[in-house]
Amino acid sequence: MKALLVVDIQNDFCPGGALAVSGGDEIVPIVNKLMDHFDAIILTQDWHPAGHLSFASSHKEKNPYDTTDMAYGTQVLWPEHCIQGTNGAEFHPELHSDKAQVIIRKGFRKEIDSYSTFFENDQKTTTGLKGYLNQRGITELYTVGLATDFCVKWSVLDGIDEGFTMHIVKDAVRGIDLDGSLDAAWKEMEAKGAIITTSEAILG
Ligand code: VGL
Ligand code: ZN
Repeated sequence: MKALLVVDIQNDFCPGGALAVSGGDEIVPIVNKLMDHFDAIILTQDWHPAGHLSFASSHKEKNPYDTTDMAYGTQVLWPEHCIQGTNGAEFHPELHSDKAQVIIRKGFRKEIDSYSTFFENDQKTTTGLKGYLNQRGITELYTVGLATDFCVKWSVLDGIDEGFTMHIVKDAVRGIDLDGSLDAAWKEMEAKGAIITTSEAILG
C-alpha cells in the first residue's frame, strides 16, 4: 500500500507566516490533486508549546537562524512558529486536510525539536508513525510539503532507515535554504536512495 505523506503545510510556513517558506503555498493545489491517488493520507503538523527550546526567543542573546548546543546536538534556532492552538499552526486553509486519516503532531516536547516524522531530533524518541504504517500494511511513502531541507529531508532519510520506500515529489516541496542547505538536502536524499519523482508522473 502507498501513502501520501504531507509534511507541515501550515500557515506559519506559507507566505505571511512566522517562518515563511518561499512559494510554500504554491504546492497546495498540487497536493490536493495527489490525494486522490493514494490508499492513505497522512498529514504532519509542527506543534510547539510556547517557549519551545527551538525558538531563538527562548535563549538569551540568540537571534533566529543562530545555532545552539542542545542535549542531542546542534540545533538551529527559529523564529517562534506553529504554537499549539494558534492560527499559524493550522493547516493552510485551502489544503484538503479533511482527507487525512491520521495527523502526526511533532515538536510538542519543550526540550526536543522534531523535524522527522519518524523520530524527534534526538534520533531516539519515536512519533509512532512506523507502527501505524506497519499495521496498515503501508510500505511506500510519497513525500510532499515543507520544508525540503528540514522536515521533508529528515522524514525521507529516517523513512529509508526504517525500511520504507521513500519517494519525494519534486514540484510539491519547497525549501528554506540556510547556507546551501537546500542543495545539500537533495544530494543527501538522493545518495541515500530516495526516489525523486514529479506530480505529473503520478497524476498521468
Ligand atoms: C520545520 C523548522 C522548524 C519544517 C519545522 O517543517 O521544515 N523547519 N520547524
Ligand atoms: Zn518547528
